[in-house]
Amino acid sequence: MTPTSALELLSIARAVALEAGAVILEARRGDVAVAAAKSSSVDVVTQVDRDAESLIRGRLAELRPGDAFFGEESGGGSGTTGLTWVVDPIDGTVNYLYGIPHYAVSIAVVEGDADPQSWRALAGVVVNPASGELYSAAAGGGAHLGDRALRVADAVTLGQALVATGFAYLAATRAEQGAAVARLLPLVRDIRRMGTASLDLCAVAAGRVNAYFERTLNPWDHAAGALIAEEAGALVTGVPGARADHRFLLAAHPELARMLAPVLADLGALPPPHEGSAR
Ligand code: LIP
Repeated sequence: MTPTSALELLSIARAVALEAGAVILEARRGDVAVAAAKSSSVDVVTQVDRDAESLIRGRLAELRPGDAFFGEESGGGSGTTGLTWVVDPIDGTVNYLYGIPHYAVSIAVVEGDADPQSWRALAGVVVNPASGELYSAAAGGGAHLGDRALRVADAVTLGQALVATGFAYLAATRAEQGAAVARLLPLVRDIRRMGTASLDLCAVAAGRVNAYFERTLNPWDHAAGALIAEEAGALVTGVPGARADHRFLLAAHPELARMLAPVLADLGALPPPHEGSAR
């Protein structure tokens, strides 16, 4: 198969994400119920998550038959091209379940496996079907909201920083995260908990927040959003010496990120050292 440019992969991601977004939005007009619980009783999946992922997986198999796939609801499938699609059909499922119009279809394609420590992201799209906002980026091609080019907000002092974050599905981890956020609150402008990692990363790219950090994210939660934030000029990093992964992710203007990282470590916002990188 002839090598495909990042822009060509981006147009595939955009078309498939928009199609899935329309189905997800339509389903929201009816009743949406929990189909099952996953890692905990509050980590839920709906039938819409599953249907949307099988639509996305089917379309990508038609359009890119040799590529591998790694999705939140249906897991992974190997390929022959060296490219992997990393997909979250509904990021922000709890928002979707409650009818909060802040959830997204997140589709990224990476060179390599679905491993944040080794992949090279080539293209990513994050679509909020409820608002109609489409964020996109191709490696080296910049980040966009619709046709508008995105730049992270200029660096600010810690005290002026509007910081987004999120909490895990495990109560014990949430307790640790909550305690760290309570210690961070008096040091920053304010905190935002919006419930959708991919849109939090896009908010950094668009300058709607100054920083975003979270623990326990899965590859599908950040694959596309992290590329969009980086292409908008953000530094996206993980625990000291590592790239962002399940242990920790921080995204912000590079100056602010370098200021914030040690502060978050001192406040206990990072995982205990023994916590592994893989989910
Ligand atoms: C969610 C993330 C959110 C995080 C939740 C969950 P999901 O992803 O977008 O940032 O706080 O714990 O991981 O489960 O809706 O795909």
